Amino acid sequence: MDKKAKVLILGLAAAGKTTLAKYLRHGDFTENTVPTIGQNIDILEFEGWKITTIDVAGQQDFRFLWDAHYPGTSAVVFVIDAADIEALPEARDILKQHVFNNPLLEGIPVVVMANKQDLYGAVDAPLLIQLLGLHLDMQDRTFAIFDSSILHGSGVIEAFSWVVNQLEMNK
Ligand SMILES: Nc1nc2c(ncn2[C@@H]2O[C@H](COP(=O)(O)OP(=O)(O)OP(=O)(O)O)[C@@H](O)[C@H]2O)c(=O)[nH]1
Ligand SMILES: [Mg+2]
Repeated sequence: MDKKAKVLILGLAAAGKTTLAKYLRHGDFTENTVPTIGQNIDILEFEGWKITTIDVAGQQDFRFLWDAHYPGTSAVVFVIDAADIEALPEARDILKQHVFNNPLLEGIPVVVMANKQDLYGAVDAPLLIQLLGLHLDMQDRTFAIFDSSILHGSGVIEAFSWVVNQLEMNK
């Protein structure tokens, strides 16, 4: 198989990154109770692609470790806990600083997952774009945003298929 790619899964702590990585690997939701320390690296086959997923640790003290993974990245999945309204400003800052304004990720497709839509008060994708002020960043690059509930298995394959479509177009 010569179609290979590296997909970075970024986002704040407890957004659902490891839950996503596990869902992609096993095809269903498994409760993850342990915050990631360092990163989890997995290889999965998806629509004819061999994809290495890097699921990083979102806690602030570990974010310096993200730097090592930017070179050679094919696409970024940025997971947001859309029900954690108080954390949205920090999610916005991290998304801008580490992704949109990151020269090492210039031109790389970015998908945002507005996750935990099953929780009361979760903001949906259009509102999230407004609250995070993403309009301008979105225009500048290949970007998509999906509502998701990994718990319910909704929006996950849609978001990842979008990523793989971008890989197909860029190969
Ligand atoms: N209700 C709900 N809970 C979710 C969803 N996705 C993940 N979670 C829960 O959110 C919590 C944190 O998930 P993790 O996947 O460990 O979060 P993470 O982004 O990997 O966090 P760090 O490793 O600390 O960066 C866990 O209790 C998950 O079960 C979802 O779609 N809905
Ligand atoms: Mg994790």
